[in-house]
Amino acid sequence: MAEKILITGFTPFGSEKENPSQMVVEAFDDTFCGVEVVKAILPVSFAKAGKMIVDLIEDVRPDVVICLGQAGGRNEPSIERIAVNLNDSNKADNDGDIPEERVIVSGGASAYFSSLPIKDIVKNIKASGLPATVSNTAGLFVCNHVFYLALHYVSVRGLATKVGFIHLPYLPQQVIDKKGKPYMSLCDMLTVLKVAIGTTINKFYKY
Ligand code: PCA
Repeated sequence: MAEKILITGFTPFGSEKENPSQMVVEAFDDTFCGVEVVKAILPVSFAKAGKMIVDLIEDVRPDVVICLGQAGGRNEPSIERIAVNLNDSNKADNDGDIPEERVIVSGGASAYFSSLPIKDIVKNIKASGLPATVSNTAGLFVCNHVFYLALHYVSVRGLATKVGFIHLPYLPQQVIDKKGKPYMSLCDMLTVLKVAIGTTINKFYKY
């Protein structure tokens, strides 16, 4: 039986005043299906966020880790399939860092796959009446960085922890001045996360 789930979001970055991932994590219940939910908000910082996610997994010892981030402009929640061992960006993180083809872990695997049941999650989100898709790239910015380091930590320690990443579209209030950009309500995003967690614990931790 699963005992603890770690969910993380990010602070706002770029010109945004909110980050849907932070809002979802903060609005989520502290227990879900009898499982304790530990929440953390990560800074949009290559230097700090990676260390934070590793420290959190080490301290909390969660059965499941689901990290969330904003992918403004995407049509629907994206259940990420893969984290790659590279930081590369043409925009700065919140510390002003703009990495150019920087390997995350020297000698580490080129990539790791999500250990969540990503296809089942998408199927179940759609069955709940909401859109979702599997995504084959989490980008090369701070989200991919955190996703890679979480999977790398679990892999090298040989932990059974299931790790995944979900990118979220903008919230309605973020697109008021962005004509035509897709968005999703906070309430629907909370359902997406509930389905993702429920699908994962049903698959790996049957009661
Ligand atoms: N999205 C960014 C970093 C933080 C966030 O919410 C990304 O996709 O990398």
